[in-house]
Amino acid sequence: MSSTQTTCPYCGVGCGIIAQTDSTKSVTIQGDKSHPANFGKLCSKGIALSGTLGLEGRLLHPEIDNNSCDWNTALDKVATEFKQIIEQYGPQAIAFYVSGQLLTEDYYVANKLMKGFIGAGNIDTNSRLCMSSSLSGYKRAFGSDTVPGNYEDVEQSDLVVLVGSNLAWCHPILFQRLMIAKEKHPNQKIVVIDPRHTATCEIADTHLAIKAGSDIWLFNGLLDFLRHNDYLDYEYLEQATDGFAAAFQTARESSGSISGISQRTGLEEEQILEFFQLFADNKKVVTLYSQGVNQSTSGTDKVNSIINCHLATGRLGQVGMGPFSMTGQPNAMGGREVGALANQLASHMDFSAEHCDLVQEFWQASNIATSPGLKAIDLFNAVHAGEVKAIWIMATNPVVSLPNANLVKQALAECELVIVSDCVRDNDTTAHANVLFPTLAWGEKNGTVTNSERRISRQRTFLPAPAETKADWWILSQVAQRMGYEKAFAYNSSADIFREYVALSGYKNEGTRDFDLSGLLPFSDEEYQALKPVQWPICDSSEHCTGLRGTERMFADKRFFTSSGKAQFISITPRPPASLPDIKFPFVLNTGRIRDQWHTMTRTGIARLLRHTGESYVEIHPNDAQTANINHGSLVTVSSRLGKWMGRAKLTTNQQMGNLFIPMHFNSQTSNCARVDVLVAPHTDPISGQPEFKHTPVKISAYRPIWQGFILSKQPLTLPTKDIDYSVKILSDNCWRYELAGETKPDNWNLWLHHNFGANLEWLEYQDRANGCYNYANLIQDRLNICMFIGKDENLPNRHGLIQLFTRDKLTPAERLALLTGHNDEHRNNTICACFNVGHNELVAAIKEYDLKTVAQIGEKIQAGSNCGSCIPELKALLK
Ligand SMILES: Nc1nc2c(c(=O)[nH]1)N[C@H]1C(S)=C(S)[C@@H](COP(=O)(O)OP(=O)(O)OC[C@H]3O[C@@H](n4cnc5c(=O)[nH]c(N)nc54)[C@H](O)[C@@H]3O)O[C@H]1N2
Ligand SMILES: Nc1nc2c(c(=O)[nH]1)N[C@H]1C(S)=C(S)[C@@H](COP(=O)(O)OP(=O)(O)OC[C@H]3O[C@@H](n4cnc5c(=O)[nH]c(N)nc54)[C@H](O)[C@@H]3O)O[C@H]1N2
Ligand code: SF4
Ligand SMILES: [Mo]
Repeated sequence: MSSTQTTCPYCGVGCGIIAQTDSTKSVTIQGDKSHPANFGKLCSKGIALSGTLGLEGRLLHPEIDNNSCDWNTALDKVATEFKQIIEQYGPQAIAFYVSGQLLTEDYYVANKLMKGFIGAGNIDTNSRLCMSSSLSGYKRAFGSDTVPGNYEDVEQSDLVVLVGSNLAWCHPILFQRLMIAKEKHPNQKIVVIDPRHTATCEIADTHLAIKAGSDIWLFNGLLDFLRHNDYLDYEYLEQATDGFAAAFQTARESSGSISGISQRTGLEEEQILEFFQLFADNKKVVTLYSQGVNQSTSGTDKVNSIINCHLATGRLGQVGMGPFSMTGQPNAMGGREVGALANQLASHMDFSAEHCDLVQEFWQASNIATSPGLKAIDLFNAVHAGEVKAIWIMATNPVVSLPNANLVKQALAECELVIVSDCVRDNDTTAHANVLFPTLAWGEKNGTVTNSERRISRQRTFLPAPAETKADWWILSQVAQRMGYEKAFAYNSSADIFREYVALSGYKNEGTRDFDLSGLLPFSDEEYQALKPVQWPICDSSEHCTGLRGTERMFADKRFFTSSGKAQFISITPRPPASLPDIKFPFVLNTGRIRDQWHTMTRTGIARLLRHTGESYVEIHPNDAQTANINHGSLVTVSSRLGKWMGRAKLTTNQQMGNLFIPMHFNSQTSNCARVDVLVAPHTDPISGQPEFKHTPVKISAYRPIWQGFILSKQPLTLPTKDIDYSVKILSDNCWRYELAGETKPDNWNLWLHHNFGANLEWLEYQDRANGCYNYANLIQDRLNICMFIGKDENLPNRHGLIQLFTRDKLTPAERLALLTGHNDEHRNNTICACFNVGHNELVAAIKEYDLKTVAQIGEKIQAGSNCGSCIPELKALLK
């Protein structure tokens, strides 16, 4: 048995993991008790990692135009064509689109190649969609992209304000730390500001169901309240800040009276005043925010409206306080640090003449870029317009995750040279690649990532590289060398790259730049291998830094990286979102995440993680649903000016009237209509360039096909497209599930079955033609092989009970009957606890039967919630 300390490849909490591999190569995943982010805990996604390590679906060989080829051919092709394109059209005709899921070492090399040697700024990252408003907000306020505090501050505060963050589902381990802190310290207050009622609200004292897009009116109002009621920290204002008078003035003028704020935000006056008072009364306040703040055309302003309130009251730089942006991806922070956004140069340096000279000198760069490149949305527009001739996409799936996704798809389809580096063979983006580079996946990779609290941790290799897969940095270095930059890219290991990167961070720094790791130097390969989790800056020159132990908290000394050394208030005039609902598109579409899925599902589309939610849905308020004649569980169409989406309706009062919510994860690999970003408009924040993913005007209507049905099959099936207008494929325990519907239907289901799934199979069948009901099943040696249920609407048998039948060696007569009548164990339904596969009905029954009162009691009785704890908010809601 060998044991490796590594880091989770999913969210920005950055949990430490121990991976144990035995002689049969089977891997056990556990939380690392010594890691300061999680102290041994893992959420449902982290715990399920061992189920994602198989080679099924992996891209294992380089390919050109869908044919396998050797590495030399693929690398030479890219290097040669890059050189030709540069010669013919200039360096601006090449672009890289990279990702917060690369390691810092990969990211560093990509950025160096583009900005130092190809000589353009055209490298942007999916962090543009994720973090860029936070980054711009920090830079405006502090002069640097610095997250001031850490996770302990969240625990030690007296008030946590969660703005646009569904922490329970998106950062579950930090959520659990907060939950435990609150249990120990019952006076701690938690306020959630989110238009939706989310699982996060289960631990909140107050949920402010704000009108989408109106946060700035609230925070400007708070600033004005703090000033008028004498809660300002005048000493702090004088010593540590500039620009407060103007900011106060603008806040006053724009937010107006409490009744005005109430109108803008949709909150009750009393609620607003209570929140303001709570903020005023607690010195230790952490305001933690995420995509409800960032993904907005006012994202940067939202961030600064929050920071303004912290500056006004000196709530910064000390234990238990500060504005705190939660990062999404495991290495979104690393990308900001290396400078792989189009508007940064490198290592927290900009395109100033001084920084360009410095970086050029350090890299000995032959062609340093001197101006910013195109940000993600503009970059893909330039691909679409044919201005960018070659794009290299690494570790991201833009055909699913960028707004106006159909335009992105078309842009890639028409682009001369599309290169994709990925670890999976088939996703919506690899489908458009001319060249495919197979990369290492988690478990095989080796390098560093930075989490939300500036903590650098190691991801370490514990599995061998399969087939011809290679590290991203290796592929990049090979292309660079073949373009003629041998010397600058002669890396032999990730340690080599990290050493250079650390040296750049300290190069001519002398305390002028926040990002400095030079205290780590010199270090050997062994020391790199053994690097313990540490928070930057790590240096001797910075006053904040405690030497090699790193820096827990920034700005305690009230010195900032602005020209005056003071933090800047920003005067903010609130604006509505770019596009508002109207008669044609009367609903506001909000999008985001669900508990057990990660982004475009390439790594979490496994049965265990699809139990909780396998089919896409739209949340709608029951009153809106009634008006539109939509039932719970029925199929609906949602359209915007740009595209059309289909899925199931989920009626819930968690949603405000007039608002809809659709998860972002579903893609064309598993569904013919569930990519939500075909709807989302590409409006961006003018400063950060971040798109407004949470506010697109749409309309919704019931979808009434003439038939609906589902198939469960032991083997994956190839379905015909004729007669099928809605189709979703879901990997389930022991079988594949297909949810289907059509506007036309085959003349004869019996013939259709035989034609599509095997003429030789013997079918048990039950038909009720009057009710449009057809049930079929095929058994092979008493074991269920395939079954199909067709009806005229969504009232179909319980899938979960039928899925269980695939585990039986021999079906009982009752089970055979169930196959035909569709009546089965209603106990099995939507899974709440993914670890122990416990469903909603089972939980409700147990709570009633045993009179369970606490989550702990549920755990003792039926295990649910007693492993990773990700379902605890849902259990709490059920208990209520
Ligand atoms: N399970 C899971 N966890 C993840 C991820 C994942 O894919 N799956 N992805 C990771 C990544 S990359 C990221 S970026 C993070 C994102 O983490 P979060 O930002 O927490 O997640 P989201 O669901 O995108 O959005 C958060 C909330 O913003 C709310 N919101 C929408 N509009 C507004 C508004 O105008 N004002 C306010 N105050 N709130 C609003 C939404 O209703 C939503 O509940 O999650 C990370 N963690
Ligand atoms: N509607 C809507 N859209 C959104 C959002 C939203 O809230 N709403 N959120 C946005 C945000 S915040 C984000 S972060 C994006 C995320 O969106 P994407 O970045 O597109 O999502 P992923 O599915 O994580 O894509 C990662 C890809 O990289 C591959 N991969 C994994 N590890 C490696 C590696 O080491 N090397 C290489 N080369 N490839 C690897 C995976 O197989 C996968 O194909 O989505 C954005 N899109
Ligand atoms: S909270 Fe979950 S997904 Fe995020 S790093 Fe920790 S284990 Fe991974
Ligand atoms: Mo993200």
